[in-house]
Amino acid sequence: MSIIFLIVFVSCKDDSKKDSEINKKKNHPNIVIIYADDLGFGDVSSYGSTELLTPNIDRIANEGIRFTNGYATSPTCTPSRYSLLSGTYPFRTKRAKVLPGNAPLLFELGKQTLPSMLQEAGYQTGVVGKWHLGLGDAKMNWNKKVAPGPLEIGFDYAYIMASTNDRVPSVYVENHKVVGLTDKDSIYVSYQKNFEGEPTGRENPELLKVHPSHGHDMSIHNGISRIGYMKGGKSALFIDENMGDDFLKESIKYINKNKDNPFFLFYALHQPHVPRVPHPRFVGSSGQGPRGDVIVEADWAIGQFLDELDKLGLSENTIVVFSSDNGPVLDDGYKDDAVVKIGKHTPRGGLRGGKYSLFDAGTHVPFMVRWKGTIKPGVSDALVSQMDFTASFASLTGQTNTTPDSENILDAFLGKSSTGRQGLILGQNGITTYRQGDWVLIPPHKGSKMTNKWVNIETGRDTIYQLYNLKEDRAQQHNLALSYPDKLEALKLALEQEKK
Ligand code: NG6
Ligand code: CA
Repeated sequence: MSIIFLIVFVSCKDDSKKDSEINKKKNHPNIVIIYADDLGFGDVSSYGSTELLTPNIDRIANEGIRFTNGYATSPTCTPSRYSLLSGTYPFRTKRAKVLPGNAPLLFELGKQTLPSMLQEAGYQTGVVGKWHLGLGDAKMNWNKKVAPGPLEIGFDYAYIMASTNDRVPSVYVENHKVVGLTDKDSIYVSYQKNFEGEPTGRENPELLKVHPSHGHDMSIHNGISRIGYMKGGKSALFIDENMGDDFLKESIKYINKNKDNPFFLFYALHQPHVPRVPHPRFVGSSGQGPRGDVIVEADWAIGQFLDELDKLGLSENTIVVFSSDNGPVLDDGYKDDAVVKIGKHTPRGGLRGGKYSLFDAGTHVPFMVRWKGTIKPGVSDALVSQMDFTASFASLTGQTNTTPDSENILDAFLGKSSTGRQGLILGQNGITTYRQGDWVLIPPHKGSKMTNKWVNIETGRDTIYQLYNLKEDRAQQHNLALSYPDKLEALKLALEQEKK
């Protein structure tokens, strides 16, 4: 009798242990955010691109929810990344705009971030890829401890490009150290003046394999001149052609190492940001020159990454998000044939503007969330922002969101609700627009209506109020500010209230 009782007791205990394990997995799935750099709404075949195919990104869309109204918070990189990680609108932080490669860390230490919130929830947290959020302090010495950085804002592991691929220093940083740097060859960085005797793109074009169209004419490395000056550190300099493979390898290493814990990985691709330098095996793969080729390369890497999740048996226990930090641009500073080889491809996918623009294509980006076995595949029109990951994943993992602007729209992310945010401010310091429902308000902003002639994108700036209904007019051709005065006033008010 007592033996039977013992057997029943042990098996109940076992079941409840199993149940709690299952619950823990359900509430603590791994989370991976794959984040492209300058990829447009129309650059992905699941968003309608027919000239450029992205079968692996489409895998995420087809096996998850594809959002038709998904937004980065800003039409440039630093502010978008900042709000994704901090749950804070970029306009609240003066420095949240495109940063030079030697800028100090942008985040205020001690405040909750997406990775620190997940750390509290018991996750291992990692970032691999483009950073562009500043590192160290004003007196940073790249040859010593590189801090504060990702490890000080909630990441347990970091393997990052120090800034951008077009800004010096052209190195990776692993945790607190520049990768591959030796005592014998220190690295020096300046954004003021060149180091004596060092060649530049301006003075030595004969040394270049990729030529600048505008800017990008300072220090040369790997036959490409960049923004900013650097000297030394030869053993540490990255090779552009290998960057995609380098980040893929580190991401795969990271998920293998952490496969038994809940993990969070921010996998920040560098493609298709300039300089666009695909690995030789992708040269010519798109028929659209380097811009198309690096998108094909990025798509391939995403496929490899998804295959690895399958191989490790993690796909059903991992949320995979894919999005981009801002809209598309063709000539962003190098003569890489992006304009002449574009053919019929339309990176902005019928939206107006592009990178840098207040018009919709600046921030309206591909946005998809997959959780195999839990999310029912589909398409959602809910208004969703990358800034909302912190509050939403806090809700999923039983944490409290303390960031100022992130909203809990978990049900929209999981496809359980067709409602996301009510309103969303887009832009950065002093240059903001407001989306509410199908409407977009662009307040008057001083400045030119066009970017420079190379970039050649409408900035969206005007001296008058602009009001568009994106449902009726996704290309923003009809300014309704005069015909809908009540709507205009309502959005003006809502924008001011959201700013508080
Ligand atoms: C611009 C650069 C551009 C790109 C951008 C930031 C010039 C002429 N243009 O100033 O090439 O680096 O900054 O892009 O220097 S982002 O995607 O990182 O925001
Ligand atoms: Ca970008």
